[in-house]
Amino acid sequence: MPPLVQNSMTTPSRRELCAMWLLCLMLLLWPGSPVRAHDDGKGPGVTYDGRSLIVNGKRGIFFAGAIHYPRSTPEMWPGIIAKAKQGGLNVIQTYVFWNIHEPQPGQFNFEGRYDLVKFIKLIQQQGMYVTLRIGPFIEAEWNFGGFPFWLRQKEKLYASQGGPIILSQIENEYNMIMSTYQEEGVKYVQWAAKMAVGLQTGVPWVMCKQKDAPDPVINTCNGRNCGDTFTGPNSPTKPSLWTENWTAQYRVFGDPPSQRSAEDLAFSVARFFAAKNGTLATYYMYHGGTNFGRTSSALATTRYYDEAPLDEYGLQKEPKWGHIKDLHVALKLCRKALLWGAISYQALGKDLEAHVYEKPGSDICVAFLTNKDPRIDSTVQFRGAEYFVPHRSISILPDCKTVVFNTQRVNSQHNARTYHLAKESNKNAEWKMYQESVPTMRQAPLRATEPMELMNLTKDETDYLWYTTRFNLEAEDLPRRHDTHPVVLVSNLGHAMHAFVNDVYVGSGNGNKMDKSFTLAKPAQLKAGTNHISLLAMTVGLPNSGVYLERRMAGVHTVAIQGLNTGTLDLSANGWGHKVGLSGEKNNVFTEEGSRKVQWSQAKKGTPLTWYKRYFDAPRGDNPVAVDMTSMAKGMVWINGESIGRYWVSFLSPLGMPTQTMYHIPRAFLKPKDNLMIIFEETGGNPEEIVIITARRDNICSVVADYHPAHVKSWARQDNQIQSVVQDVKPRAELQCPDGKVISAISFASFGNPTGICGNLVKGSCDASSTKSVVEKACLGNSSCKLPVNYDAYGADPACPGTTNTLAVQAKCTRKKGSKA
Ligand SMILES: *[C@@H]1O[C@H](CO)[C@@H](O)[C@H](O)[C@H]1NC(C)=O
Ligand SMILES: *[C@@H]1O[C@H](CO)[C@@H](O)[C@H](O)[C@H]1NC(C)=O
Ligand SMILES: *[C@@H]1O[C@H](CO)[C@@H](O)[C@H](O)[C@H]1NC(C)=O
Ligand SMILES: CC(=O)N[C@H]1CO[C@H](CO)[C@@H](O)[C@@H]1O
Repeated sequence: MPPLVQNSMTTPSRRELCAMWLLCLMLLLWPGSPVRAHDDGKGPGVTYDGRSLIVNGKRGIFFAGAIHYPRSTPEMWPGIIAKAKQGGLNVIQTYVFWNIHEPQPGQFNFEGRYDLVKFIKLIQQQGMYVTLRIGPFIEAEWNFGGFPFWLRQKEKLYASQGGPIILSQIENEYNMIMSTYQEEGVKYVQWAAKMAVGLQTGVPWVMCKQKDAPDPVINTCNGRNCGDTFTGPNSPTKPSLWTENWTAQYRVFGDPPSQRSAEDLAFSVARFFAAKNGTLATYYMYHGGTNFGRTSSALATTRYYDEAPLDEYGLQKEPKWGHIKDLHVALKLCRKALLWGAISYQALGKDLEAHVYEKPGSDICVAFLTNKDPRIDSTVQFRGAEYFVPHRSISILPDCKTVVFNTQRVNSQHNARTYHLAKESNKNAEWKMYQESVPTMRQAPLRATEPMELMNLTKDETDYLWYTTRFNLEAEDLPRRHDTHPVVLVSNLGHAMHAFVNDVYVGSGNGNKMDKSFTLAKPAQLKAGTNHISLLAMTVGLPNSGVYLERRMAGVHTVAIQGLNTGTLDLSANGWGHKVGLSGEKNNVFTEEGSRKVQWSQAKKGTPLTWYKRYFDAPRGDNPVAVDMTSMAKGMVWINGESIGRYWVSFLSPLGMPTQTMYHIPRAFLKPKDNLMIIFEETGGNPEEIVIITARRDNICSVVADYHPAHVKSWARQDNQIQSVVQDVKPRAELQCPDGKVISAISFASFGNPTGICGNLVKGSCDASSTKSVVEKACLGNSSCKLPVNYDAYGADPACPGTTNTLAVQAKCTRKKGSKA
């Protein structure tokens, strides 16, 4: 698609930009005349009331998962969406990333990973809905143009037109920064709401974390625990929606691993439905994916929310994926009562409570039994029966009698991710290198008395800005003793920097999540005569949140030399040269064509500012591919000209470990043979030890105890739907191989009182000897198998002292011989 550049170079205000962008987006997604929302909730389109959203005339409860299309490839989208659907979701939520769609004023890009329309249509094809979050503010300096482009791509994508979009969001957590802008902030929210509603898309608008969202825009909750913290919609006519539920913490370089357990996540979602009249909950993220290229924000890691239910590679992370899937099954059974029942609350003891949704005069009744105590398990009395409720958990009773799910009881399988050397990709690794030169003032034409602000010069087109200055020293300025060196002292506003003195690398510094600024102090060999200081400063992603983004600063601030005989030499106003970007970037050496423009030589290890290059064949099969960068320090990797993102292995977490060593190479970036890998290493590493690997989750495991309390046998009503689910939730172990693989080995199986954790299970004093053969019979050669959890099935002795009636199975999955890949 040829870029369309408009000539008018005026700079519209923030409001105008937003309005223009929104209008354009509307034209893309939704052509033709405005659609009237059907206030009676019966026609096509989406309305709402205090209870729920009403989509095409029908009430519903919604489970949404955030999946961002630019963070995976179009080849991955169908599989990821299918796994979301299988996991019980009926809605996919995404942002619309203005900055990638309009990288330059008036130049639009909706191709490849940025093909929003294709992404939405794929979701529609799988019968799911979309909630769209538009209007994130990026760079306010952008000019605008290009209407005609949008007009060419009309699609009917709103629910009011038969499309899948059921909600749109305007702005994002603006409340957090609103007060800084005082009345202007309040006016802006009013204006944005009016403008959005005025577009008449026929589906509701939401503002997240915006307590005062003007009618009819719905204020929604974002956070970890909306089931406890949300104060509710700002009007009884608006439903209770949770637009962002954090499945883990997103990570920045320097962070230790973060986790949010499946149990905790399930608790918070169940609580939102139990205690906050919830009808839509959103997992943020359901699939995080990869921040390719330079798309991550300040210091954020290249992999994004790898701890989500689908990991960076799109593989199910268990038990998180399976446990919330089971939760969705249970909550869907509660649909009628949740949507038409009246809510009541009953205290059952300290930290023990029941929330009941009941329709009087019918048998529609749902109960949520909650134990809020973080440590103590309890037994509660509810409507004449006893229920065991483990600590910090919620039991769901879709008929007010039968527990079909408890958030603390994980019945779904576990798995572990393993990495495997791809031999065919690592043979004959022949590395070449090309060194970036360190510029002196002569090669840095942009002059100023003091060091200039970095982002103002790099303009988000490169991470890097060179700062360089020169100064003279007399022999008598220098310390006489040879073992003492003067120290170069640089204060930098962020994020990282490598220092060179007289062409020699002297060291690096960097900020962190709490404080992006830092000071570098390194001894350096200075000489009588002219000395050169060259500082390669950089951002690692631009800031993305908070107030006054446009006033943020980065780069070198002050520079001094300490420890001279004459004292400290302040170089801050010494006259500075600046050079934007690397020469390798200018030459596009990361592409096949660009790499021919420079001279490559035999690779050496440990040299700073080095471009490395090699070719490799794709790993066989279809397992996801990654590159292990443990032997390198900091830089970026390109595969066949596409950047797979920044790597930063030398930034250790407080645990002494790199935050990320494995970097995803999407299969779509690879051809079968001779893939070009280019690396820019900033401070020095060993390319010989870089290896191409595949990622798998083929070791699966299940540990389930027969905990079923006696009362379950006594449930009375014969509701067929519940009946079948109760069959389903009877303690049972279920093993399921990923991506059509089959179970090829049972490495552990025991019924009795096995102990240990998945990957390291041990038999206990009770162990039914036929367990393994029973399990093998049911599972081997199958892609999934369901195993009963009771002593009969394995011929176990119920009287065995110490038995916990637990089944533990560990299995291995492999691709079936002769099948695809
Ligand atoms: C839930 O609904 C009840 C009854 O309509 C109402 O009293 C309560 O405020 C609602 N809670 C929230 C968080 O919306
Ligand atoms: C960025 O550049 C503009 C125009 O050159 C200038 O007015 C502004 O002060 C600069 N900002 C910073 C933080 O240096
Ligand atoms: C595979 O699964 C099916 C259905 O769950 C089961 O009937 C069968 O015994 C299992 N084993 C094999 C080897 O097919
Ligand atoms: C704690 C957390 O993960 N917060 C994230 C919530 O989502 C927004 C994106 O909308 C991120 O910017 C926050 O960092």
